[in-house]
Amino acid sequence: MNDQEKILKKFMTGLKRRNPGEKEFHQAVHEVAESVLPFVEDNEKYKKAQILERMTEPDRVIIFRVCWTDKKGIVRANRGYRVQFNNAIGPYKGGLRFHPSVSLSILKFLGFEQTFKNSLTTLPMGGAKGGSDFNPKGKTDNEVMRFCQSFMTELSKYIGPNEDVPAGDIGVGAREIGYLFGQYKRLSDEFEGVLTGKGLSFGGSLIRKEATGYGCVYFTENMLNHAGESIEGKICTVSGSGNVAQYTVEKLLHKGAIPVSLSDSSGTIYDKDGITLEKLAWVKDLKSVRRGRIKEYAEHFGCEYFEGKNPWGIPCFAAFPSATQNEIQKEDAETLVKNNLRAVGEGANMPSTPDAVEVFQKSGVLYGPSKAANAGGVSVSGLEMTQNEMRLSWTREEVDQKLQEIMKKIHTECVTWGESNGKVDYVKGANIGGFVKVADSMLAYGAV
Ligand code: NDP
Ligand code: 2IT
Repeated sequence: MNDQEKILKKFMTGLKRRNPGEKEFHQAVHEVAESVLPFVEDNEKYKKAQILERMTEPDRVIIFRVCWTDKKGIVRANRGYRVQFNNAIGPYKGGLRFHPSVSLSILKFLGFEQTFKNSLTTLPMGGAKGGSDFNPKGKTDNEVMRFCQSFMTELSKYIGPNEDVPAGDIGVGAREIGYLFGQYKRLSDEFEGVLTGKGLSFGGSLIRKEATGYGCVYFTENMLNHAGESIEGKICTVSGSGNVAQYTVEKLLHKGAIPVSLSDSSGTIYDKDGITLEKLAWVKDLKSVRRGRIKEYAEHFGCEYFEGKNPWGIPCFAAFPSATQNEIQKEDAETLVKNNLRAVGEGANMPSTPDAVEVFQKSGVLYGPSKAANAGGVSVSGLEMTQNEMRLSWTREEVDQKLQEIMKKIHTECVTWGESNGKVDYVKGANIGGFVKVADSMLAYGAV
């Protein structure tokens, strides 16, 4: 074991002792510490002030009971969370996830990642994440509304437009944000930009719903252009079929690429002829209005469906994991590389396991890690906050232009910190790039 490895091991041993059993949180911190610790070792000021140790401890964690009544009149109890990770560079900012798998470990990993991601956007936003183990699947609109109202009744005590501004994530889309905002407004009697991803009639921003998927394709295109290549005419696979997946497919089509897959937790559709804008419109209705399963696409359009499988067995030039954490395992990465994969744009948060990332990086694949590649969503959330404060709205073109500029700046930041011998290590670039601004602010504040 060399000195670097010893330092990393010691750091991780302490972190695991303080946060027992939180395996997703350990994974996210390990990935950051691997590239940031050597940088800290070379920069006495960060080392002396124990900045990384402090950045891995959330500012606070709020956990609460959420009671609501289901359609049969039975009282149900779920658990609600808000992890306010770090507000060194701006108000806490990050999504809410409603999914039965939600745990403290998952929300801590997401809040930690969010701190770095938000720093990379160049906008003044700190990092947070929240949510609940509530499962919106199969619930009626009224059940979802009652849950959201109960959840917000407690959450409203801890958030505010200059304090903490939540948004959507898995299981929290336009419908849930509407109910949550309505309840906050009712409780506070204030109309203020306390959530982002709002409807366009009540303070939402154009391009917010498109932003994560669009931004991920812009970032991937930046990586390819930097290497003298392009995405036009190339076969692409996409996982998931929710917000991020849908708008990734849409932007790929604008760019002349050929998206061939979508998935959900039941299976994957493989449309060899390519998903078109017309087919995508059908998917949007299926997922956001009828709330059906992706299998129906295969039945409707007559293409292949792989029950219980992910899309990574399908040969492609670029892969866009857009469902959830750890959805690309080592074997999946090996299959993708064997099939001549060139680039990965991570729409989901931490979708590749550490050994899958190693496979990508060793084989020279252009690998865009989530905190850089999917930062478009929170970037336009930041722009929504700006528009709310100014009390005016920018056009689609204005917001999209700003989104493209931000994704370009994030790419440049990754190259600045990650390039050596003509190759860019985007993991190192994103981690150090995201770290510096937060670390310098924390240094300025002294021991707080
Ligand atoms: P949605 O709820 O709109 O869609 C989630 C999609 O992922 C669904 O197709 C869902 O399938 C699938 N999925 C969820 N969990 C699993 C699982 N355990 N196994 C297999 N498939 C799963 O969420 P989003 O599109 O908003 O989020 C997708 C990813 O993108 C998440 O990792 C999120 O953190 C990340 N992200 C989202 C941003 C945003 O602005 N919304 C911004 C940045 C990142 P099913 O319906 O069967 O559950
Ligand atoms: O993971 C993410 O960046 C999001 N879910 C979006 C957060 C936000 O505040 O827009």
